[in-house]
Amino acid sequence: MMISDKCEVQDFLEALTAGGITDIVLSPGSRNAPFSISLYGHPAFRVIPAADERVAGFIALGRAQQSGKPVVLICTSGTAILNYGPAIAEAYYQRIPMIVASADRPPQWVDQGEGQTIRQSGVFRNFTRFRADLSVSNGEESARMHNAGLIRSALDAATGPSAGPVHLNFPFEEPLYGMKETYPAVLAPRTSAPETGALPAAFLSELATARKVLFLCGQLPPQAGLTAQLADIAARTGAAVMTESHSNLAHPSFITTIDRLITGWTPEQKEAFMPDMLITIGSNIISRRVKSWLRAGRFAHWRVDEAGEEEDTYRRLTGVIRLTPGELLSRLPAGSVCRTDYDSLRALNAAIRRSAAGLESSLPFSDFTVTARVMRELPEGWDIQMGNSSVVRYIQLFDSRPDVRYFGNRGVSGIDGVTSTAIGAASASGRPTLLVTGDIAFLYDSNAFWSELRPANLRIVVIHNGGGGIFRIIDGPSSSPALEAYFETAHTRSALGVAGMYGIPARTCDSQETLGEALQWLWSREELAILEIRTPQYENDAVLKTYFRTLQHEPI
Ligand SMILES: Cc1ncc(C[n+]2csc(CCOP(=O)(O)OP(=O)(O)O)c2C)c(N)n1
Repeated sequence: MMISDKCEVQDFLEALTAGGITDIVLSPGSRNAPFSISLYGHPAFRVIPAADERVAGFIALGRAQQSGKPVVLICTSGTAILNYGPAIAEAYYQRIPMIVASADRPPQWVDQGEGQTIRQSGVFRNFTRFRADLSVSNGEESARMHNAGLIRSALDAATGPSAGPVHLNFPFEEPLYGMKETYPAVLAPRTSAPETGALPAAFLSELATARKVLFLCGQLPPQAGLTAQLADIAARTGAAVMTESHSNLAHPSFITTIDRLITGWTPEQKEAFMPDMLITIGSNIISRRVKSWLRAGRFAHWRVDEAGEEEDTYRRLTGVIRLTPGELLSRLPAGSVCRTDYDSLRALNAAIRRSAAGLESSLPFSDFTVTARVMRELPEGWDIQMGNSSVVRYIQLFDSRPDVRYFGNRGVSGIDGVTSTAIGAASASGRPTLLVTGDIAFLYDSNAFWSELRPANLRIVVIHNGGGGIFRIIDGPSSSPALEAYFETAHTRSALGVAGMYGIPARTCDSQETLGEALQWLWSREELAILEIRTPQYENDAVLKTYFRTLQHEPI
């Protein structure tokens, strides 16, 4: 088969094939031509072209989120690579594997007045698990072996317990378009065994004596069996389990609506419910309130993290257990776990759930009621991609649905690639998927539709509240005279304009009465479609405040 005469391209592509990596998102340019000409018609890869590298980065992120396998990003030299930045940072903090292969000029031409040339070397050093500059080997064997070793190290670093993005910078000399028959492989194949850890004795003895054990779960990919394991531990021990929507752990005995439960707690309740042992699983907790509550407490905090990273969110880290959550739960010896007492917390949660259900239907049309209805009427078994900003916070106010898989860019919570991620994810999973996003995030990432991907299984709800509605519901900005101009960036543009540009079916709706029919329209489409729901910009925050205030005053 014919391939670029730059042997690093072949060595890279062969390493990908050996690692079972097939997905490549490629952006156009000439310095990366050795990749483009090698990949065109290559039977081993699914290549998605995307002109906008920021979009490419998030499409790759969405696809890797769904497949669990690294997705490759290939771009030309210059500013192209900088546009991967947001997706790379997000992938780093969510531990999503990605492999960036950037083309570059040879190092002697950097900073020498060459066009489209910047200092690419290690440009993502803060957000990559591995980074290296290959050298120009011109096929010389020792240089080629060194390059192949760097490629192998990069692929190793992208996967495993500390999965994440890696960056390989490929300097290419001209001419760039030469092709030749494939070379013999340079490195022999290799396999390695994964490491695992054991349960620390201190953890077991604390567990045996603790009175209130709280499992707090952050962002986790959906994993079969973990919900049942946790529910079983909770039932046997009385431990409380708090989860978030993106934990993908929904069970009637879990507290899946942390903010709804703890907003408005008195100092006595905060004290009474404080755990003496906190076990955390997953990262990127959405609820600010739970973080500030726990930061005021004193307890042993054990974090369960296969990669062993010492993330000390509550400033109390006792230790890290280097196991997957499933391994930890299956190794807990039944006899050594004491009966802990969180019955009153569970009872309070159940009471608040009942009063919230009555209250929801009495509130006026707003971001809150729209989210309630979308989450209630979302058909069985869909995936949901949660936009950042207030969207993800509103979704957290409703009990997590066990039939729904929840995803979101919560690694660093950027609004810049929400739609591209959803497109990438839906195109990779093939599952019916709903993206719920805000109007600003939607407009920000409108280039998302500018690739060949148009997943027919994706529907989009844009909650259009006239700008960044989040800034009306958080304390500082909402009392500033700059609220509308500098925080909310209020506007009158419509998602329908973007839909029209790309020929995507779209509708708008602005009342409780028309919402039901509009949602039916959305679910029943058989192609990518957008529903823009216009909510009252100046009333949303008041509705949310009424909700919380009324909940607190309900007799429970
Ligand atoms: C790349 C990026 N820039 C800025 C922000 C800060 N930010 C957070 S939310 C938000 C407004 C989002 O508005 P919208 O998408 O309409 O959602 P809403 O607030 O109405 O829920 C901004 C600008 C961010 N998270 N990411």
